[in-house]
Amino acid sequence: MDLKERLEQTTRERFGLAPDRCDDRQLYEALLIVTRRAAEERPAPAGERKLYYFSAEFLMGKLLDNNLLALGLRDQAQELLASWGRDLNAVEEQEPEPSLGNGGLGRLAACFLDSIAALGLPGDGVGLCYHYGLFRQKFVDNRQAEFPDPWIGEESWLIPTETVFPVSCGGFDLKAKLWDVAIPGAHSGVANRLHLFDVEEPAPPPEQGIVFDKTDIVHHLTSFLYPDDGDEAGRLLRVYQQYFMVSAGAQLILQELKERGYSPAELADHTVIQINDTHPSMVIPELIRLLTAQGLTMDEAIEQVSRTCAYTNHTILAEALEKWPMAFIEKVAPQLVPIIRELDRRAREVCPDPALAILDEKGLVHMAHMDIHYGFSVNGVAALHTEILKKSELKGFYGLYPDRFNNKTNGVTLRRWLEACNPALTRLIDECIGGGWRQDPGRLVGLMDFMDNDRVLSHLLTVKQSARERFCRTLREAQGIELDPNSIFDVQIKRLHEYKRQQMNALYVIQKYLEIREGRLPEHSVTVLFGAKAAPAYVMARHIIHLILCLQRLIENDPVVRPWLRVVMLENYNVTWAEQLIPAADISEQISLASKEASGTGNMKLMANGAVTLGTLDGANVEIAELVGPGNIYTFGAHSDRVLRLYDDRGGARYRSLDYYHTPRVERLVDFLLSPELLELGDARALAELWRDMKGKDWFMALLDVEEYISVKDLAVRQYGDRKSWARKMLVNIAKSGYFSSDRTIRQYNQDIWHL
Ligand code: 26V
Repeated sequence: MDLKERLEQTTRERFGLAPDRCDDRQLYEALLIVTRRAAEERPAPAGERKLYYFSAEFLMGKLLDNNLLALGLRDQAQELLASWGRDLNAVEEQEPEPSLGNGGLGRLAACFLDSIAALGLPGDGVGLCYHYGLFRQKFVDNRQAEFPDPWIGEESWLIPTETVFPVSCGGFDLKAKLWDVAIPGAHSGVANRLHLFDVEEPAPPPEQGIVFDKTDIVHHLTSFLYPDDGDEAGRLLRVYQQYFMVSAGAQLILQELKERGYSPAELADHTVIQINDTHPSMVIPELIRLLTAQGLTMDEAIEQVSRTCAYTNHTILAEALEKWPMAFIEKVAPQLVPIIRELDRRAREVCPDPALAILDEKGLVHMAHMDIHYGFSVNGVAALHTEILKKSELKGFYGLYPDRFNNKTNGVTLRRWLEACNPALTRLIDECIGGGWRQDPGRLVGLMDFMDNDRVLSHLLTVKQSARERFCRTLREAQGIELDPNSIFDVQIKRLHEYKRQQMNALYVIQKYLEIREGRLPEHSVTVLFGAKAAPAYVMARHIIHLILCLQRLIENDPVVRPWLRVVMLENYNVTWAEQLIPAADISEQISLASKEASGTGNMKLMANGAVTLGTLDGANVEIAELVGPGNIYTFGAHSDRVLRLYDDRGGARYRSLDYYHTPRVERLVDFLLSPELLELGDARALAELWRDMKGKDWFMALLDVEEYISVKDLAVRQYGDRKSWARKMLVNIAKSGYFSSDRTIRQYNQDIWHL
């Protein structure tokens, strides 16, 4: 394809200008149009079986750079723009980031689509076309405020289609209109699709923040991802969203099955559905319903669907395991009620234990239970997580169906999370080991041969230094904050949740603040960077953001502490921020309470960019620790088996936060929340509520681990001073990150589950 010709033609047609006369906005639009068409024109991968990856979230990030790279056009585009005196990066900044996801689960889905296409496998995504995303985060008075985050302009990555499916919701009918995003595979010459369903007449953005009429299903169904479920209308809206997504998706599957020349009775031979957490679980009864409507018996339909569906679990947090009242389903999709009752009846025949039933005595439908009884595969997302599922959370199911359980340790696409976001490091890697790691990321271990190469080690430090400097420039422009690029960049970027323990990191900040005020200076200046959104209804998470912002302000105003310690919370943390910050990170904070973080994927991205992990033995951190060895990671904290015992009511060993609060050092840190200097900046009620919770409840045991956390972090800061030895740690981390390529993960899914 002649990129130059196509761009010239596009800018002339749309703006009546030659490309070199266009502004960045116009150039972006022209590149978008040309790239979108090039992706769209690619053939779909061939195959007898096709995967549909169902997910409520696809956190795609900006797509221009990624797609240029996948289409093999990136260098050409860069040169072309340069010849017009323009900068591709500046043009790429024009792209709005779609916020169609919340965190790791949604970003994993995006990495998977990238790898599926790169491996040339036939697999499409199925989700919803949210217009205003999760929300755009702003900080007002040291608090999070939420606003709509629109991303669909006149031109976007969405490709319109003619496809519309009817979706019948108790009492009224909806139409699901299909939009596609083309997903070109790197080096594979093919493209898959992300299918996003939308309502016919989507509502304009709400006038006040993210508050809208949650009963106006017809217009608002696709407004926001995870609308506030604080009231019944909100919870019902989530069920409407889920049913709308799976009903349209199931119809699409059956339509394509027919087009491919197969009968409904052959569904399982030619289709596999991966259910990403429980949000899409209603696809099981919906497909059964549609198959029986096409003439299959109930037995046949259940058999086909059970051989088609596979379920991935992404969390053991009880509050995140979905259970919907049957009364909600009666209201949203009454046609599913008899089917779910029948599925429950049959499951009870196989296993009479009420704990494993689909429908419980309170009338709640346990979505995960339905997935496990009527799917052929159940997987966790890291080795430890899968073991915990088998041994504790899903123990009964594991006893019943041991062969269904399998582990698929998460991965990330190194095309976005190394090649695209860190060109300087990529060049250094290429110089050392050549480019073969792109095809086979395992070859990154070749970097181990350079452990004693002083030139490479010092080059690595320079690359990191430049990345920190670059990040400082970006932050200055975005938030007007000036940072010291020679400081240690200590980075915690993830959803805000008590189990992830951002509050424990805040206690570290308090400890350092107090020490510096007392004249005890650290060995090196530290900059603690946070990026996180809190679910709007999650009060404690909002309080933690408030605490961090107050600490940020406190230190900002303190000329004594400022040179040694800084705290920054990035506003509206998203994929784009992550791409800028990860290359600059020195320490990767992965400090969840052991057993609670199913895997983590930020840990993998940070490692691949030469950050050293400071973490608990949780999720994929366990596998990182095994790969890099004890000298190249800082671990601390209670182990998962102990934590699980501390939650156990029997034996009197239950965790009591007060026991840990009443030690001199810890008490002082927690009580700082109520100190005059903090109360002067913050909201007394919020700080007091957080203080009371930390002291008297501390459900995720920050006080259990905080002392060891602080001393291990001190050790890391000290050892950072030995630059050569730190550079070695960085190199080992990069070298061992190949295992965490999502290409590896997808090969395993394909080998063990999908058989495409
Ligand atoms: C979601 C929500 C959303 C509303 C607020 C409360 C809440 C609590 C938990 C969740 C978890 C949803 C599932 C999820 O995102 N799991 C993440 O999946 C990643 C990909 O497998 C994994 O790396 C993370 O460890 C896991 O937390």
